[in-house]
Amino acid sequence: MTGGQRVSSFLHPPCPLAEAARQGLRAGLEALAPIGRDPGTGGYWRFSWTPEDQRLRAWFAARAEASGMAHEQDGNGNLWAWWGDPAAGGAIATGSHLDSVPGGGPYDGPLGVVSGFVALDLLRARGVPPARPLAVVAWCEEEGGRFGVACLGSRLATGAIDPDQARALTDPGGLTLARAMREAGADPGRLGPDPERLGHLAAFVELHVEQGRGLGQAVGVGSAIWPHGRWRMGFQGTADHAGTTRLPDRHDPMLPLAQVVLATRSAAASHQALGTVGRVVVEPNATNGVAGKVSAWLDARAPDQGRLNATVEVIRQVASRAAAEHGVGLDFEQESFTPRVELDAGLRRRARQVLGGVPEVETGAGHDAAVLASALPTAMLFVRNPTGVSHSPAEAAGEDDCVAGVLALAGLLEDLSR
Ligand code: HGY
Ligand code: MN
Ligand code: MN
Repeated sequence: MTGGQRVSSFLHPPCPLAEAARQGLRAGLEALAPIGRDPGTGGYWRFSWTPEDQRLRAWFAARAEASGMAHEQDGNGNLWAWWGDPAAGGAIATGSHLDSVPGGGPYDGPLGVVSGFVALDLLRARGVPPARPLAVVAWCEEEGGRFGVACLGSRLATGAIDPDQARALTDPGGLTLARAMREAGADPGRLGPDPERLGHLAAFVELHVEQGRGLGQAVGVGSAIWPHGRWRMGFQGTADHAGTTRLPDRHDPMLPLAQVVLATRSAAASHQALGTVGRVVVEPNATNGVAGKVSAWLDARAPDQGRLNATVEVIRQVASRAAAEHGVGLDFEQESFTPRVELDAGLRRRARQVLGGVPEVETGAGHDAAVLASALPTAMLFVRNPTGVSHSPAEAAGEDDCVAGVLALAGLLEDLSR
């Protein structure tokens, strides 16, 4: 063992609990598999405060009860399952999210929640009651797939977004978050900072499927999360007849959009950043009509703030020039932003000691662990994704690697709960 290493017995193959881990993972992922799944594409459509979300919440409650854990839904819609009395403080929480992007994959989020429950079951099977309370958490609307703000539940809990602003967020159909919550039987008046629950926590550890191709072995430890944000670009032109409106007379918002999409790619490439326009709403979206309005969303990320700012600024300037060139109005508004987060150095060290020589992974993917880092020490474990593809039905994770992830999580939680 290298200096300071105390590799967990969970990591000493063959771990007698590995089969229990495998069965627990299978049971959890299979129970979730049909919820919100498009039978045609295999993609997942799981958005907060929808019927699919209600089924996910019901699964979480039943899963907690199956493990003899008390469970609750906080005012922000986040789900908590407790082993031990939270009021004792110093709790170690693990978990992730259950919602998906439109057409998402089966592991992004759920793997962390299922693995959290299974890891605690393994500790319980050891018969050693933890010296601290332990919790499994499912954060609400992590993807922002319905209301547009990523990590909404953890941002609300940490006070990173104003509750009134959140209540007014609308989904693509124009329904506000407040209305959607009420229709789902939740009280939007309870949205807001949750210092009491976060005050119970000493650390949060999130296990997540890798969303890239950087992990050369089953499990890795997160080191940092890139700064990233989302900007809404609104191009206001003039709807008109496709067959009678002369080209010089048009104010066509599709043209500045086209220029911005290409500029997004070139600006990102020249700043070693990532820029994506993956969502566009065209109004009125008629085949034989010049568009009236185009809304498009920019997702931009970079290893550091300077490169991110420079990338977005280039794109903003192109949008402004192109809109003016075509007599189109422009509004360019930041919808959410997360600064670069270095995950907790002490937790990373503990993870490396407990897990042995696992690689560290920096990621451009956003996670609740990054948002929560403003309130408490957080860590991430990543499980290899052989395809590297995510936010797609092609997202994958081998069962052996997922078992290794659960054993690693159990080992780390056991170490932290001492
Ligand atoms: O967008 C992200 O990086 C994350 O999946 N919410
Ligand atoms: Mn995701
Ligand atoms: Mn995720």
